[in-house]
Formats: sequence, C-alpha cells, structure tokens
Amino acid sequence: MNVIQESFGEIGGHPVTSFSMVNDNGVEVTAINYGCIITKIVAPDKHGNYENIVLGHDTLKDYVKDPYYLGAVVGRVAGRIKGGSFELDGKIYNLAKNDPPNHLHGGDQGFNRVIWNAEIIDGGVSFSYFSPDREEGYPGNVNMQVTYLLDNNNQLHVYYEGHTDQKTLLTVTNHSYFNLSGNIKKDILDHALQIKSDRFLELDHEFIPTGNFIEVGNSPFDFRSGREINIGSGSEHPQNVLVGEGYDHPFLLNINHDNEIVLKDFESGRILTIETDEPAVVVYTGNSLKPEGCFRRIPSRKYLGICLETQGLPDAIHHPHFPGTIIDSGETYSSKTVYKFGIETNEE
Ligand code: FUC
Repeated sequence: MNVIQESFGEIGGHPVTSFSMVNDNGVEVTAINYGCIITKIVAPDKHGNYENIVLGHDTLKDYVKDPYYLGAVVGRVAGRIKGGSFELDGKIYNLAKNDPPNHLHGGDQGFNRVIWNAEIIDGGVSFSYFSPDREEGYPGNVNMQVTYLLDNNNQLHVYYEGHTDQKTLLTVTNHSYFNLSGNIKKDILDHALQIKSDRFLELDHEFIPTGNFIEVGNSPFDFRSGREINIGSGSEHPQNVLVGEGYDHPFLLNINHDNEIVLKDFESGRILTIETDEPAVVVYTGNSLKPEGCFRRIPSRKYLGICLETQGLPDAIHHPHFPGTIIDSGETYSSKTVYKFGIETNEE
C-alpha cells in the first residue's frame, strides 16, 4: 500500500496535508487532516475506467466554505439534537443552535471544521484530535481517533475511537456523498439501494425524530429487496415530502450477520457495499444541495450525491428507548464501518 502525502494548504498558519492511499488494483482514497475529509475515492467501473465516486473539491478554501459537511467526519454527535441542549446527570448543557432552533452535526466548529493530527500507518492514515471540555458546549475532554485503511480487496476500513474523562455524548459518522456514475455524470436517483432494515424513524417538521419507529412495509422506505432511490423522490409519502422529496431518515439496521447496505449504479456497474457495527444508517439523498457553487466544476444540484451515515440514532439523548450514545470516563467509544468498492460481474 502506497500512501502519498501532499500539502493541501494551510489554515491560520497550520498546514493541512492530503494523504492518498493507492492499493495494488489502482483504487485510491484521498483524505485530508482538516475534518478527516475524504476528498476523493477513485474506483473502476465494469469496463475498467477509474473515476471519482464522491462529491469533493480541489482546494482547502472550498472545503472551508462548504456548508454540506462534504466527506467529513461529523461529531461529537452526528445528526440533530432538539433545542440545542440536553441534560446529563441533572446538569443542562447548551450547544450551538447551528440549524436553528436545533444543534446539527457537532455545532459551528465540529469535528469537520478542525485540524487533526495525522500519522501514516501500515495501509493508511490515522487522525487524532483532542476536543477540550465544553468544546461546542459538550462536557468532557475527549480524545478522538479516526483511522482510514485501504486493503487490496478494494475495501476502505474506517475505525472510530473515543475516550473521555467525564460522562458525555459521542456518536460520529462520515458524511461522504456517493455518486457511483463516475466523475458525477448524473444524479443518484436511478442508483439502487438495498438496506436490511424493517423500521425507520419518523421525523417532525424540523427533521427531529418524533420517537416513533415506522415499519417500512408497503412504503417507499422498504429497501429490503433493493430498489431505485427515485421511488422516494417522486413519492407522496408525507415523510418523503417533508424532507424535500427524498430521504433524510435514520433506518434501524436489522441485527443479524447480513446487515450490509448496498448501493448500485447499473450503468457503470459500480457497487458500493457498506458493513457497519452501528445500529443505524441515516440515508440522506442530497435534498438540500442548492443550485449554487460547484463540486470540481460540476454545478451543484439536488440529488447529486447520497450520504449513507452509519451511526447511533440522532437525538438519542431525548429518547430513552433509543440505543444510548452516552459514554463515561473509563469507557471506550469504538465503531467500525467498511466500504467495499465492487463491480457487477454478470451482465444484467
Ligand atoms: C444530513 C442531513 C441534514 C443536513 C445535512 C447537510 O446529514 O441529515 O438534513 O441537510 O446533512
């Protein structure tokens, strides 16, 4: 495995570096130590054309102004926290209301907007960050580590680990926007998605979970056998309409050994398979990508990428019946997600 290190500019005198991992098959994953952002994933289509399959930018300046959490690790808590505050052991903690009136993806200066330490390791790169007590309002000094490893089976292994000296909340994810067409030739609406999930979370008008789990059966949320994403963009289901004609919903992953998430583009033959030990995946179909700005000269527009955010359930702190996202001193927060970049082998 080759890791190529290059300068990617600087912020306030702090250098930012890009790390390109290239495996023996020519698959490439590039990440920078600003926000642990994955800037590029180059993978072959069924004809052997190697092209980029994530939304990204060429310059640090573009990432600094990016409002979409493009490719970044988001936290301390991925997703929204209602009212931007929570109570832990009788104490109220107030967070940034950066998605008014709620808190989103770790706040104004979340993990996506800080410079991480970086170390090249065997097979990839490991990023670490010390988040001081009360950063963005959260309690506890937290030491975070995010590791990206690329293997020769075209799998990117992402490991998250965190330790705190005080009870706090932690559940992070990667916010890459996938588009398997290759160099963003079209939107993702005719990509097919398969998720082994029987239930998803109902959202209110601020995209906050109401606390209700909805069965996916007989609805555009049933991805158990695989179907095209446009079933949701064209649907009249109130939950699709609510989030801007599409998906922005947490799906609960079925607990068994076959809980892979599969995304396919039939035209290019590319298949992305995701395996995770997290309880949920937030499927976000880029409904709020605005027709302003560009991703490497491709004009931004709705549905240009899909985020498959493996994580704990959003706003879990306000819903005691959700799997917990609290960690205490002496405990380790750890989670793993593996992305496999494959191709359809038999013609459809
Ligand atoms: C996703 C969504 C949000 C938001 C953001 C950019 O994770 O859940 O609605 O628009 O990312």
